[in-house]
Amino acid sequence: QRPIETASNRSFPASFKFGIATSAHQIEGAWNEDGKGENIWDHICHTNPDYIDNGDNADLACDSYHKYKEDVAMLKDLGVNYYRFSLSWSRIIPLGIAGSPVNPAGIVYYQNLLQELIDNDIEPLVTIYCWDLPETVEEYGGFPNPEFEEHFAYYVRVVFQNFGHLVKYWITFNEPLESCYQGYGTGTMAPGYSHSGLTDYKCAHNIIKAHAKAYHVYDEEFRTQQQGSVGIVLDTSWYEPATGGAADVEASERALQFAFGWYMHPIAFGNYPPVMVERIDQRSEQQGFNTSRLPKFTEDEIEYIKGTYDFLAINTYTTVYAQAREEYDIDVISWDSDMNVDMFLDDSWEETGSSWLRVVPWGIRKLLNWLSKTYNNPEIFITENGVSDKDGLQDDQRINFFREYLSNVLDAVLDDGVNVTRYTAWSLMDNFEWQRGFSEKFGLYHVDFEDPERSRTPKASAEYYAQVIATRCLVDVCD
Ligand code: GBH
Repeated sequence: QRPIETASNRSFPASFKFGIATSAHQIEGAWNEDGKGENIWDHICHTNPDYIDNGDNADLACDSYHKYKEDVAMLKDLGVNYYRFSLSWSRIIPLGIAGSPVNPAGIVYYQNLLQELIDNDIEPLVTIYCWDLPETVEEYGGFPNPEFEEHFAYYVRVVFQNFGHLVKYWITFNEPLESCYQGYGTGTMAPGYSHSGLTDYKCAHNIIKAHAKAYHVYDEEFRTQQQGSVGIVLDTSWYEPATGGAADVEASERALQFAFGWYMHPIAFGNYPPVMVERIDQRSEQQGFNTSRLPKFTEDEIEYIKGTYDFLAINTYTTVYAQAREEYDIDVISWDSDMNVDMFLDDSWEETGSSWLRVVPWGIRKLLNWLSKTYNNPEIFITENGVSDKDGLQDDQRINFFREYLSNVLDAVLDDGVNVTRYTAWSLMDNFEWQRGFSEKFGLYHVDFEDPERSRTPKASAEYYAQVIATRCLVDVCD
């Protein structure tokens, strides 16, 4: 059942940029080549293969470590203005920890990739960290250890020093909500701990501080010379109130604050959203803690964190209903119980290759309006948006998804005055989809994972996206 096709026939403004994204661990392979250190996903795949569907791992992935020139040729064929990719921390600093040796081969790899992009007029938008924490940093206590900030500051200095002359747009972290909530709260991502309401809060606290530190390091030591911009990528679904009733409208706002505001509110305004502080402080007390489970920022930290973003960057895929939860469970310690919102999908929403992802094009327009209103009309980059299937080159569902979502982005820009300036499709090619292994495909290019060469083939959606970029128009002819 496809949604009614309502795509706009208006054109994207000339200044609007189109890009496409990947991340290091999902595509590079070469997991232990040329001095690369082990990361938490290498570690979990090798020590606990059952953790991943079909026992897949990313040892070879798309082999982009060897095939980056082919990747850039694909980007060129698409005609994208920019490429969003991530750096592998343990390829650059094998142990990851502050003061430990830098791997020259890792520096050379990314310098080559950057140069290849620039030679092809493709702007790099670089994510410094996307989920592949060096295993040693994890063994030092990972994100929940306050020392984390020092390891990250050491890493970002190496990054700015070696690549800063080639990069104008930096992203410190990709989706810390998932690193913290899934990595330490539910255990559904590496490193696989499940102490929600405790270590996930500590994780977020230290990531926010490390992000602010990276921003200030850039400001104080590199910005004058390198003239770039720095931000963080946060993810959220749109939480549609289950009914028009006040309690559900409030539940929707609360879910947005617990998912997105948890990170963005400190970065925009200095501290956690009031609704999180009030609820978690109160519940912690009721549960017999003599201090809140939500860590506190000092006054100095608040000043230091506030305003550490040059653009607001969002990954978003889908919509979820939010409903006020009837009972208030005081016995459970978790982010979910602190938030107290029930979430569910609508059976009528089109299904995809991922159980969590339904095609709900209007949700992105509502989310963009909420972001613009909540954070005082910032410049917004959509840094990921896309859809999965199980396989196939004639991916009409993906074409339909891009057409309808982009149409809603266009309405947000032209009719609602939301300042979105970039749209990034996820993903350039099928890749290692974390716990789902290679079973869910998000690529505009198909990758043959049976072929040792990992041959790539454009899908129908690649042709469609190239046409959108070339014409700035979603349908055959625009006004
Ligand atoms: C993105 O996150 C990632 O940045 C990207 O690396 C990944 O390839 C892409 O998603 C596609 O999955 O399985 O029910 O626990 C998007 C936000 C939030 C989507 C967590 C998956 C897991 C839901 N993600 N969600 S569930």
